[in-house]
Amino acid sequence: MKPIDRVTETAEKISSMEIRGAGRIATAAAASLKEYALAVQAESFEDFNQKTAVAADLLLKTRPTAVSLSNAIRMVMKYKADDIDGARQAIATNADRFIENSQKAVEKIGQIGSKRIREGDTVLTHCNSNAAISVISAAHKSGKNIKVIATESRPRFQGITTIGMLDQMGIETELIVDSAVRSVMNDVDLVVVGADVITANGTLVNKIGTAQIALCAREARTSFMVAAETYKFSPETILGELVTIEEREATEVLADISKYKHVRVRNPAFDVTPHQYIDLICTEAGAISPEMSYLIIRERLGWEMKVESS
Ligand code: RUB
Repeated sequence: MKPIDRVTETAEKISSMEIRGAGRIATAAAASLKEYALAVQAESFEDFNQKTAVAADLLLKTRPTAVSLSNAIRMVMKYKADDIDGARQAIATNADRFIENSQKAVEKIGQIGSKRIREGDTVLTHCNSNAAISVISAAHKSGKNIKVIATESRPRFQGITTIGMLDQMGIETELIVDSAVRSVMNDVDLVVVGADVITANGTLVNKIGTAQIALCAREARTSFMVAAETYKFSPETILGELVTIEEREATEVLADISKYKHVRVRNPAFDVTPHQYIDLICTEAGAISPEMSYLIIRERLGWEMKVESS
């Protein structure tokens, strides 16, 4: 298989959601770029730079919402080198560093976030987020007796992956349909979800249904926490960019729509939760209020450099 075909293969796995979740797609993209950079044949340095840029673009286009992809690709592709070999090594080193930091971040988020879970708490989670599960798992490992309520997360049922992971850890879990969230919210002490994107003003973009859960939590006075690595924050939003919400195939919702004449299925994959509904964002750099998102973007993602160079 040609090196570019391997990148296409990874890109297809990300588009089809065989590889999914903002963190996992970012690390898969970083690993794919490393593999490509080490294997691709190039006639000149310019040719190498051009080819790697094409590969990066292939990966970038797979899931339009996840800023983790563009941040990962930017971090991996940020290199200074004089020749092809230097560039290959720099990309490989950057990718390794990104993947390692990403793993450490999830662990650290677990340690920090788990302090917000008390003995006997019931935690509600939505979709399947590594970062959110890290918080829950760290609380469980520290000996706290907790219970989890997990939503199905239609239409792709990522909640089934979540209950499988929690079951393996020996955590008592209840599965509910998405529309049962309000019915159970009075029994919930803390909602913990992951993030696809956090904007400069602390707005959260996450799996469709998250915004409704946040609203329910606010009404029931239940705390709402987001668990997110700092590369889930979007530097572009500082420049006024809007987050694109991915619309997926209608068939994910309704297998056969052909018998209806006047029906259209809408399938937005993510929604927007205003920062007012978020009590805490737990990152590897610490637990912050949504209002501090700008600082994360400036200090961890080097936004100021971006402005100087634009
Ligand atoms: C997954 C999703 C997750 C975030 C965070 O959506 O919305 O909550 O990506 O996950 P999809 P993680 O299944 O459409 O990719 O914490 O694992 O990065």
